[in-house]
Amino acid sequence: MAPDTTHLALPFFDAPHRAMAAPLVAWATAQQVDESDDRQACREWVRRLGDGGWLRYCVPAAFGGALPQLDSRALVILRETLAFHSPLADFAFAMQGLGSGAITLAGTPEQQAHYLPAVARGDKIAAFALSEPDAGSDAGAMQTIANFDHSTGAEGKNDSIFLNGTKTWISNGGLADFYCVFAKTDMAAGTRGITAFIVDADAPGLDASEHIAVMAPHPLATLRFTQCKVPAGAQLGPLHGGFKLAMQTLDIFRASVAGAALGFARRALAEAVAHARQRRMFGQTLADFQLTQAKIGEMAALVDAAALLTYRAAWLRDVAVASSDTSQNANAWRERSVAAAMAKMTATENAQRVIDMALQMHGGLGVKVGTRVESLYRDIRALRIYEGATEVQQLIIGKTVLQG
Ligand code: COS
Repeated sequence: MAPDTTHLALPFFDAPHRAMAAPLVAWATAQQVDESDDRQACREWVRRLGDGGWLRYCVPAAFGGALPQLDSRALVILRETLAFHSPLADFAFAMQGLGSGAITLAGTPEQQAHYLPAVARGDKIAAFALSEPDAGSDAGAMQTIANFDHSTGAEGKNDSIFLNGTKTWISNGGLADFYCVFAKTDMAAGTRGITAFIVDADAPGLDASEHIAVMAPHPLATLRFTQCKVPAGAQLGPLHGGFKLAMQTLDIFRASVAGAALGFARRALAEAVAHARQRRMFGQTLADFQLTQAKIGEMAALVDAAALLTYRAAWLRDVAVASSDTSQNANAWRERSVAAAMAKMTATENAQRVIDMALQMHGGLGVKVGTRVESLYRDIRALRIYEGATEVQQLIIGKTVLQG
C-alpha cells in the first residue's frame, strides 16, 4: 500500500519537494524492519534513514544537509510518508531533527560542525530533553539546575557546568548519543532563567537507564542528572535564552508532528477504503452502503482539513526563513507559532477520529492485534500529548486571538 502524493501539486510546495516524493515513497515501501524490539528497531531505522540520505533533511546544507536550510515542508513530507509506512521510522527520523534542531538554530559553528553532520549520516542519535516530572505543559516550571564552575583549582582554572535534576518522557532516552537539555540558570527568573546545554550520553553523572514503557512502541526514558559535569562549551545559545530556543524548536517540529498524524490518518483512510471495497455483507460490498460512503466522505474531509493547515504552517515558516524574517518581532513569530499550533492540534485530533472510524468500519478485525488499524489506534494517541498537548495548542492560539 502506497500513499497518494497528488497533494504535492498544491501551491504550498516547490520543485524540490515534488522531486522528493517518488523516491521517498519507493524507498519507504521497500523497507522491512523487525520492530519487535523498539530500541533495536530505532537504531536500525536511523542507520537506514542515514544510508538512504533522508536524515540529510534534518540539518542545513552547510553541515551535510540536503537543502540550504532546515525546511519545514520537507520535514512534513518525510514524516507524512514515513508515518504512513511505519510509526517507528517516522519517530527515528523526527527525533534526529527535534534532538538537533536547537543546535541548528543556535549552536556555535564548532557545535554545529561536531554534531550536525553526524546526525545527518545517522552516526549520532539525538534527543530533546525539556519535560520534567512536575513540568510538562508548564515547561517554564522546570527544576533542573545548571551551575557554572569557573573556580581555580589545583589543576588550573575549572571551566565546567554541573547539572542536577530529572528529565522525563525523553524520546530516545538511553538510546541517544547526545541530549539538548534545558535547565534553570536563574531559579528566580521563570522562563527568562532557562539555558540550553548539549550533554553527551557518556557525561559523568547522567543516568538514562530508567526506560518507560508506553502503549505503542516508542523508546522513552527518565534522565537523572547528579552533579553531571559538562564543559563550559556545552552551553547552547545565549545564557537565559533557553526557553525561547525550546519554543522556536517546537514551532518547527509541531508542524512536523502534524505531518506524522496526517500520515497515520491517510493510512487509516486507505485501509478503510480497501476494506470497504472488498468486504461483502447483505449481498453487496460495504462500500455500496450510503452509511459507508458518508463515513468515507467525512474521513477524507478531516484528512484534507488537517493537510491544508499543516502545509500552511510549514510553508509560512519556510517563506519567513527564505526572506530572513526570523525576527522575534511580536507578529512575525506569533503568526508562525499559531499556525503550527493549529496544525498540530487539528491534524492529531482529526487523525484520532479518522482512525477510530476506520477501526469501526473493520468491525471485529479492527481490534484484532496485528491489524493495521488496531496499531494505528494506539500509535496516534501520544501525538495528541507530546510536543505540547492539544490543550497547550489551544492556549497558544487562544491567547494570541484574544490579544488581537
Ligand atoms: N517563539 C519565541 N519566543 C516565544 C515563543 C515562540 N514560539 N513562545 C513563547 N515565547 C516567549 C514569549 O514571548 C515570552 O517572552 P518574554 O519573556 O520576553 O516575555 C517567553 O517566551 C515566555 O512565554 P509565555 O509567557 O507564553 O510562557 P508560558 O510559561 O506561559 O508557557 C506554553 C507557554 C504553555 C505555550 C509553553 O510552556 C509550552 O509550549 N508548553 C508545552 C511544552 C511542550 O511542548 N512540552 C513537550 C516537550 S517535547 S515532547
